[in-house]
Amino acid sequence: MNILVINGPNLNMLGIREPDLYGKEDYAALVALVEETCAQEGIQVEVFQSNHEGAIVDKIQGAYGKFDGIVINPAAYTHTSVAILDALKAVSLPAVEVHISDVSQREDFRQVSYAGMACIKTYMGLGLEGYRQAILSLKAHLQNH
Ligand code: CA2
Repeated sequence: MNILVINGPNLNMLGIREPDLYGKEDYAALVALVEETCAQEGIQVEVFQSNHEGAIVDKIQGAYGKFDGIVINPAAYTHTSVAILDALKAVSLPAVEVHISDVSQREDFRQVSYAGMACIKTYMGLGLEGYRQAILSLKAHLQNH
């Protein structure tokens, strides 16, 4: 099993500001958690971060035929990007959405998730633990389908 974990804009700044929303751990800790979880579960993983919408679209397109599934936190593009939604639909790989914060309790403009419309499940408000849950859930889905 081979999965792709995608993180959107500004997530590389984790741990630098807004610890109340996003926690104290930095982006390297997020990558370590994902890599450790996947190693424990016998999953191969690539972790990708970009601040650019088109680069994320390119990465999703490139996942076709290469990865079995995707875990994605599109960050701010969650709430704006039909292009990321369309790319997820185009490759038709099982995808799980993660948000570190509980977006359901935040501003009105965060209440829509375009990417989420192409995802089998969403985890939010669990901090970095949400990535672990998303990986486990994606693994279970891939084993059952
Ligand atoms: O809760 C999440 O994971 C979000 O995807 C994070 C995005 C936000 O736009 C989404 O609504 C919810 C923002 C990521 C920005 O990360 C920062 C890290 C450090 C300092 C400031 C922002």
